[in-house]
Amino acid sequence: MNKKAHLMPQRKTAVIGVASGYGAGDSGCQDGPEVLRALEFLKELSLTGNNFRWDETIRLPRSPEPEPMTAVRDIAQQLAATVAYHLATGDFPLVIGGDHSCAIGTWSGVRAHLNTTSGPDSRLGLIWIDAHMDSHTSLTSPSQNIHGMPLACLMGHGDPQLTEVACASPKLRPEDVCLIGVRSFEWGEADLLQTLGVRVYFMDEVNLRGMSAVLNEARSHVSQATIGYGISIDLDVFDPQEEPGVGTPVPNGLLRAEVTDALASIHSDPQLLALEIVEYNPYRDIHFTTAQAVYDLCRSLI
Ligand SMILES: [Mn+2]
Repeated sequence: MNKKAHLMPQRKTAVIGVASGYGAGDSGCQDGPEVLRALEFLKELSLTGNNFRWDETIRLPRSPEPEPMTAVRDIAQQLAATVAYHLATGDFPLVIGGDHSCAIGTWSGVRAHLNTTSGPDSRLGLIWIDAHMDSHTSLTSPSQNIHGMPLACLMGHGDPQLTEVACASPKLRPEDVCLIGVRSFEWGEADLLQTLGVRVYFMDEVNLRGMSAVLNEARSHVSQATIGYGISIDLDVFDPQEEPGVGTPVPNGLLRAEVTDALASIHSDPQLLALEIVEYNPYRDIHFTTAQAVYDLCRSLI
């Protein structure tokens, strides 16, 4: 669909696993990247002509058990440096979580790279595909789990240990962010997003208009005034009847086929700067169904 994409030299995809469940109530997502890696499903993608390389899995020593805030911050710092490094060498970063708190590191790393190459006034877009808003601060969150806070942190709201990772806060302007597929949230985070003027495509709107129409609109929204954009996919956006292997299942979600079809329209988009797929919980997965979803998502985009 994009003629320019064919003229671009093919970027290598650097797969960065993040073995972190420190931001979640259930730490099962911690083992997600290693299970996906062991399945060797990305090897098949290399054989299709894509240049995939599993780079490294970021992890902390398991003992002593670190405190969540410290652990999430340390992981985010390491991840941001790794993402920025890969962008600087011309690779396309594919981050595989881990719980969604890793988004703090991923997008802070992209932001840090843009600061170097395009200056601090350059703008970064982000499409956040998730059943949840992940826009709590410690003042509004009932659970205090940090995986419910990363989007607020990236827009400058939250503990300075998390908002200041890699470079100055904020990393994203609210007008450069869209959420898609939201159907479970608390008033405190909804209030923040509304106050900031962030565009949220709730599940009702996606059902009404279709995923392709919504994604195309979101893509224009986040790329209009920006230098490029990223996509962060929380696997819990999918319907748990189809994809059981996620950290926090929420009924009435998207179907895999409608998402992969929609993403295929932006396959190899040169403005797509990085991709993140999170919250794979191998302990809840059945016959590696949801692992297959991760593969299909990668395949439709890269
Ligand atoms: Mn999430």
